[in-house]
Amino acid sequence: MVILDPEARALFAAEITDSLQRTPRELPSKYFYDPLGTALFEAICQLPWYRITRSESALLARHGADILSPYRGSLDLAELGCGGGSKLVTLLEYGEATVSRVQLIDLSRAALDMARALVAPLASEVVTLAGSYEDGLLRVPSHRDGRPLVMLFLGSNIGNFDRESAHVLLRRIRETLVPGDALLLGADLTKPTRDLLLAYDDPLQVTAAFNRNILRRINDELGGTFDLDGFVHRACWNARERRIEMHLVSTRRQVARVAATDLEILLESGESIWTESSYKYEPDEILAAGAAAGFGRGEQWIDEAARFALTRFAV
Ligand code: AVI
Repeated sequence: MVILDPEARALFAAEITDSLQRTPRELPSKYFYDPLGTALFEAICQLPWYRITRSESALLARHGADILSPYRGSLDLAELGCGGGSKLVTLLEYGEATVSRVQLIDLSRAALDMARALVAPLASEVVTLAGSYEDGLLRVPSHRDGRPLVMLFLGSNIGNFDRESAHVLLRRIRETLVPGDALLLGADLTKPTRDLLLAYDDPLQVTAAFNRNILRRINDELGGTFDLDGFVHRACWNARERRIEMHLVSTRRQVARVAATDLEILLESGESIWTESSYKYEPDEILAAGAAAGFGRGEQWIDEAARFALTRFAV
């Protein structure tokens, strides 16, 4: 169980209460990542059917030197949503660059501690910023000393934003950077529906556990009464929006309460709570999204087999 500070707990309670009362009902996917959710996500990354993490790490290892080649002297790196820091370490190991300061941004303090320990031997200085992407973007400029900065936004985290919100976030990243900097963006690409469904509804049911864990978290932290056996995991491909949607579908007519906000909801049999969207991109669309957000030229490294792209945007 995580002990959230009172402000974070109040926000968690307010956001889930608001989203559970929408039509259709929703839960924000950012709340998947308590310690158990983070461990389940790490297990997902090991699944043979979920290729994003392995594909991205392989691209970083194979092309790291190329990716950082414009930065001959020393540079700084910052990673939004660094998690345990393993991808950053791959880039540091293969990047053939002198990295001075690394700024690590993540909601989870446990993840930041892990990332700091991994990155510290490979950089002169490590700064950790615990908070949302927006908190991190506000604080990054005050930790700069005039060296070029490459900002990393990896793991297809961009895919968990709808296309309009992704545009707003890319713009915010662009506003934080200055000429001579760059953004390295990792984004998952469209691929056969069968492969997508296996990635988000795996035969070992790890993704199902990851999805249902959000209800367990609400029960433990906010006094929820969700019956975990009363919901099944469903992943579907929304071809029009080009996104995988994850849902928790109620298997019967049932009432759930959340004590923290005195919420009571009645779920019909078959009614779903939409918990996550993972938008998939075409390579050209990523280049266009960068240009629309005000970035300069984009260069791409693509794993055609796994259908995953790394794109470096110049500022
Ligand atoms: C973190 N994020 C990019 C993952 C994704 O692929 O959307 C989260 C995830 N959801 C289910 N499996 C993995």
